[in-house]
Amino acid sequence: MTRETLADVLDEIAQLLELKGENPFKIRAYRQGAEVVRGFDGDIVALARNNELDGIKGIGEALRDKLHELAATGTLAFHQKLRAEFPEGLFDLFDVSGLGPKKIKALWETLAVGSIADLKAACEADKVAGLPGFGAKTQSKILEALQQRKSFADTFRLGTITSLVDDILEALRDHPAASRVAACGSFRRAKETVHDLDFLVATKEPAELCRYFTTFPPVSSIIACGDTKASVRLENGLQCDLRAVSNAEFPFALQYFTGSKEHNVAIRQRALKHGWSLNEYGLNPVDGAAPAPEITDEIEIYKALGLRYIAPELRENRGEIEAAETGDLPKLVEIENLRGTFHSHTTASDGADTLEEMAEAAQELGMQYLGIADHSKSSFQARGLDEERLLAQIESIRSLNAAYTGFKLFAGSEVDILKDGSLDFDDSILSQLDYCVASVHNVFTLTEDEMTARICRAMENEHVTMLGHLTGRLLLKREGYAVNHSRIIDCAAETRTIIELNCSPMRLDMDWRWWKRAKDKGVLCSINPDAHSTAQLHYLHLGVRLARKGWLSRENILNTRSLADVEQFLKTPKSKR
Ligand code: DGT
Ligand code: CA
Ligand code: CA
Ligand code: ZN
Repeated sequence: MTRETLADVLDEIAQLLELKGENPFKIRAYRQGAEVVRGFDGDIVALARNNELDGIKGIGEALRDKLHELAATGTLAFHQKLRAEFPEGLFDLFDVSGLGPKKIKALWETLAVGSIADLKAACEADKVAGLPGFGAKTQSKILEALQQRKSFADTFRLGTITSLVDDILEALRDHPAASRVAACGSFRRAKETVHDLDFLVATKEPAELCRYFTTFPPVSSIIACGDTKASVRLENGLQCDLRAVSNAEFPFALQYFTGSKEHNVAIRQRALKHGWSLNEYGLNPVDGAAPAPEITDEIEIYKALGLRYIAPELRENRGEIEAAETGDLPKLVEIENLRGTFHSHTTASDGADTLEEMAEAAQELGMQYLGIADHSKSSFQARGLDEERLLAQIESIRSLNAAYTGFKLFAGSEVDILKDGSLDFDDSILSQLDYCVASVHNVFTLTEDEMTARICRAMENEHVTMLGHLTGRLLLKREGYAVNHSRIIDCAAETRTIIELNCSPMRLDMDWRWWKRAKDKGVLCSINPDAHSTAQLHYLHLGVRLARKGWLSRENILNTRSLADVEQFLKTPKSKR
């Protein structure tokens, strides 16, 4: 039993209850419970197993008992019973972009659509368009989404597998014959999505470690198990490979299996120029060249090749090797550098926790400030605030602030950018805020030129501090809308508008590939969790990894600054920032 399984079961119960049309409060309690489990600071699985969950906020009695049953026995009768009411394949429909519980319920009840295959057949037979609330456009969008889903079938989001990786590393470390362990591959490089996980262990008993690896709880099937490598598939479909090597080989294997392939090819060529051949086992002289220096860790491989250490996040062969040679690698931002953050939601719009609870959680994390940014009125499905409610929230924030010492809430709004690039609130309202995030939440189908102009117009507003989730993408679910990144970056530089790095695991938007360009143009980044609950403030860890992947240093990021500096910054007119 892993933390991820506990949380997934709660989420699935919420989905099942939605399908049944149950009470929204009950549904929310399960969703919230899943969040608490994911973000809990401690061994929640052990606590659940020992029935020690009392007093944890967000976990009531009913949830406590269910988590206990699940952790102690591996299954939950309540869950099994709910599940049995629907066909297995129905759950896959939740992964189809544009389909929510209401639509899925309608498809199931009227057309008996109980799987992806059923859905495809029903669309192709033109049966879906006629359902109330669907229409021909929805039907063709569903077909499109099904096509996309196929290409995402063996891919996973970085943010949703992190705790799984931690659990596997810990289990490996637990083996007495394991001396060093690591997760390599795209995971270590902080790619936003990964295809499989690559684990590495240094040991004197490689065959035993391979066998041990195949016995881990989340393993559902063994693909291969040999003397030095093993491959398994987990319950969630993710493939995990293990290599067991000697302690002497470990640094070379770590470097090799971290990749990227492109980085490795360039590094190997560099080694050849020194007369050495580099592979996953060592660095060896060819044709009578002088031997390479002794190497005990990864840093020394780079040093032997005349390079500064290259952080795994940068190993994409996008200029990092040249920079490592000339000493121009940036000092990358670290989680400890963050002093606060912006863009979080509360129960006033679609968040799960109140203003006070969000503030308290931020203080517990050691933050000096938290920016609130609930939705604006056009985002009615997210219960966006109108002028009156926003002004009332500003009041609440001011009075809370009066009681804090060394901490401040910034009153903001995630204001919708309307179709023509104007904003959902007038300047007279926006000017009363401490800051403002402007985001696109509807009309995604404009041309690239139109969308770019729309966003640029919003950035030209004096009150727009930062641009939210630049492309609107939802990883593995929905492509971003068409937008010209370089023109947005230029416009951000001209208007002194910050671009957000939205660190929701679904988004990670703006994409890491654009940050170096933005930074070179002098555009500031803000690492924002887009938190819809206190637990989601932890998304900042993921955001920092992606910021590093985008070559960002502390100086490039607004929320590494102290409270006093940020207050000063926000008071200064945009043109002088
Ligand atoms: P993915 O697709 O998300 O699993 O991405 P990676 O980078 O984890 O790729 P994977 O699992 O196929 O291989 C892990 C690393 O092993 C890769 O980043 C570099 C190294 N590697 C694999 N195949 C080759 C190869 O043919 N040549 C070189 N130089 N390195 C390789
Ligand atoms: Ca991999
Ligand atoms: Ca692999
Ligand atoms: Zn948003």
